[in-house]
Amino acid sequence: PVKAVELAELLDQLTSRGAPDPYHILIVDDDPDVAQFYAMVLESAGMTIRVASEPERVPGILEDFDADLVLMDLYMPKCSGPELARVLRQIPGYLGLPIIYVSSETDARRQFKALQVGADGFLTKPIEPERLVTEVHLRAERMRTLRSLMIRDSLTGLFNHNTILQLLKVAMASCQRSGRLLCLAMIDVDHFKAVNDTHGHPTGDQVLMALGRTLRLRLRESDIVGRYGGEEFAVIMTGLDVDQAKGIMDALRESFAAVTFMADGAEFHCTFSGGLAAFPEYDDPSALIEAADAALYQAKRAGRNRILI
Ligand code: GH3
Ligand code: MG
Ligand code: MG
Ligand code: MG
Repeated sequence: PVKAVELAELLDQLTSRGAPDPYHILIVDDDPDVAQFYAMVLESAGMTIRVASEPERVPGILEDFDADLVLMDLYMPKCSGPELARVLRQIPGYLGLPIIYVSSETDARRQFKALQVGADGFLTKPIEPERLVTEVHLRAERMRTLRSLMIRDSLTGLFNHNTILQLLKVAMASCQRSGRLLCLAMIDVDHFKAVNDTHGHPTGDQVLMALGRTLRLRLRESDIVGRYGGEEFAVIMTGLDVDQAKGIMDALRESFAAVTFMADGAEFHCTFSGGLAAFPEYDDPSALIEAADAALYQAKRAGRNRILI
């Protein structure tokens, strides 16, 4: 599901530019006094808190509160902590969400059973405020690190396939609201199989990294670049028409073609082809991708090393 977030906001989150986003902690406890106490402690440590006193409302709350961690009571009247944890673990997006129980339960067997459903830790009451802050901070920090690894492609450092698709959806929705234009370029390295076959896979990887660098360095800050697949990359450009986008992509194509690679003591060069399509002419993400892909295919057929619309 795509949330109605602003593109700039999402990009800030994904690239950790702008002010660091405070950790978002969801506290689930049927006792409002207990929940308020934890909330106060964590808020004074700079975290953003949401309290849920009814566990059955947690899945709904998590849809718009992007939690880094859930702090959960063990015994609640309508639904126990472990029951809720089990439900959350069945939702794909919350598989990695840290769930920590806070309870006065000291029986090791009961604690173990509660953890077995897929929770991450158990804090036994009474818990010192400093300890609560430390435990929550460390786990939320680790969650953020894992998330940042999950959004990027490890070879090029660009956004990965899933992230670029999510960004395209959000960018198109945002342009729909603001009336801005949007262009998508799909680019694909020419005869890349021959690079691998001639110079080896590691050299092929060097070419992909160099292309990633060229794209990142030469594009505007507002342009979004991702590795769509093997040697295929996607560029989302907003606020310009398709002819302007073609100008940018042609300049990129020329600067990449000018990069000299070295392998086995010999120099070689690489090129890429690109296909462009524009929103609102294509007003749905898959139609836009399909149109850009079709233009890319034409660019290949027409002899490669060119950008077609
Ligand atoms: P065309 O000009 O028509 O695009 O030809 P091509 O050889 O580039 O296209 P093809 O689809 O035949 O080959 C793509 C190759 O890219 C095959 C695959 O092994 C290679 N490849 C995909 N991902 C990677 C990667 O991460 N590293 C390296 N070195 N090669 C990769
Ligand atoms: Mg309780
Ligand atoms: Mg390809
Ligand atoms: Mg190719």
